[in-house]
Amino acid sequence: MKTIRSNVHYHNGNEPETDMYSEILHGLRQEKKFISPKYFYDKKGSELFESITMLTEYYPTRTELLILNKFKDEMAHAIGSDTALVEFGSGSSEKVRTLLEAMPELKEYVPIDISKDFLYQSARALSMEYPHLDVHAVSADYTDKFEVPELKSKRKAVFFPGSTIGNFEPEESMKFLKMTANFLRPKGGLLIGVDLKKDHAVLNAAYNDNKGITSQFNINLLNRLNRELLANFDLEKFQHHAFYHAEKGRIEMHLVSLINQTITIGNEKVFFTEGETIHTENSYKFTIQEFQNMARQCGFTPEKVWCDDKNWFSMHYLVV
Ligand code: AVI
Repeated sequence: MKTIRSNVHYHNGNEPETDMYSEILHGLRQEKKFISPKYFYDKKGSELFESITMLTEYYPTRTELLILNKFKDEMAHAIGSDTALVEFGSGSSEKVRTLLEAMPELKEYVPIDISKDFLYQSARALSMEYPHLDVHAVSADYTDKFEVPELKSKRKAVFFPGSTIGNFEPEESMKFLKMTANFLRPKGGLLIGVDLKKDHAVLNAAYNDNKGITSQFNINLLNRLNRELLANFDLEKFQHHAFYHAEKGRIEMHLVSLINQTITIGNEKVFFTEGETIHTENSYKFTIQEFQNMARQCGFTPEKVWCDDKNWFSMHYLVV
């Protein structure tokens, strides 16, 4: 019988330990109510986000792909050979395919994602398309301490597209960058997508699309709480509200209560006055200088930055 040698390997990087119920209640008990944006991404939320990325108004995904396609050879050159490519929050591993085209000699790819089933399925598909590549799928929360298997390549490069860093608070971004710099030492690099500051009208439109998909994405969070935490939010009694806060340099997303109302979540009650909001997401926008300065403070040296013609989005290569 022929022995089958698989080029996909599965690893547990860490066990994400969050108690959703107490975390959500803690946020809703604050004077300014908030819920972490990580809770957007149940199955429906992930599908809605996928639809957002295809909207005319939502330029980041499309623009980043344009940059990746245009400069993939330069990026591959910057990353260099004998480097293992590690992707944080790899999802369906779609964007990395562009990069892989330009790196035919790459030996190891390490997708890391919190959503285990989806990760394993995507890793299997990718390993079949790239039989020469060893794919080490690691299920882990990459913002926390995690383990990766021993790799054969001389150094590591992290790929972190999508401007996901924009959804972190400034102190979280710093912590994340410092952890990533440590992970990459010695001699690694970080290829990261960062959304840029621009005309406020463009930013506002990107989070207030005509079809109302971003609104559905925001409201779906309440649906998730109803289902998973036995809450009783009336989805008609909350409204999506997103705007660019120029001083803070971020898009803020909120859910506005349209009336005075008391919501039950499990055994607990939470009161909302009319007009009160749940702050559900921040999406920070940077100038190239601002981002590079932050990266420098965290131990990186900016090496190269690529942008689209309008300077709407940037991809940075930073080394340790
Ligand atoms: C995932 N993240 C980078 C998106 C963003 O633009 O901040 C999430 C999103 N929220 C509303 N639309 C898209």
